[in-house]
Amino acid sequence: MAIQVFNSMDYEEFINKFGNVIEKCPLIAAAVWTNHPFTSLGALEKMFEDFIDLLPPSGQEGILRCHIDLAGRDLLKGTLSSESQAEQNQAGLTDLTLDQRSQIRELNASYKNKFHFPFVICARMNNKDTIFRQISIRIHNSPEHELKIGIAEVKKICHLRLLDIFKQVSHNSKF
Ligand code: 2AL
Repeated sequence: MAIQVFNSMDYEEFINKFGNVIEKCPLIAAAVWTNHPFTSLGALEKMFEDFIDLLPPSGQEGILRCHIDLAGRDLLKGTLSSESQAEQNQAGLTDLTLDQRSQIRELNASYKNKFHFPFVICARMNNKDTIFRQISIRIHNSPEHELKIGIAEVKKICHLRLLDIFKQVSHNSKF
């Protein structure tokens, strides 16, 4: 079973596997390993969530700041993390017209100018229309509210990345 495979990992293997379930925050996987063995994938996911929830607001803002702008230059250059690249691709963000690209660039810049962290949304639970709509709406929120929403989106991204790892390991351990 996948959870047994995860529980048998030393911390280096664990960080290699789970280091990017929270984008560019391997420290969280390194901390979560301390709590192994995990009883289930849900229990493992809760460890990631609990770690994030216990951070002060500056730490949670730090997590958001580890995310790269959606549909930005790195997506076009292919220099995002492989997970992020695939997620933005799946949401259709590689297929924007020139007009849409400059629109999202301006929206991302205005958003960052107001909140001092980037707009974060779970791309795989959205598409380009809902992403454009959400950034246009969320930019009017208070910083406190936006921090809460951004962190909730990070947890959705984490959930889907954990499921991907679980499926991949379950598949491999059948052979
Ligand atoms: C991302 C990302 O990398 N994956 C995703 O779903 N959303 N980034 C972001 N700024 O929202």
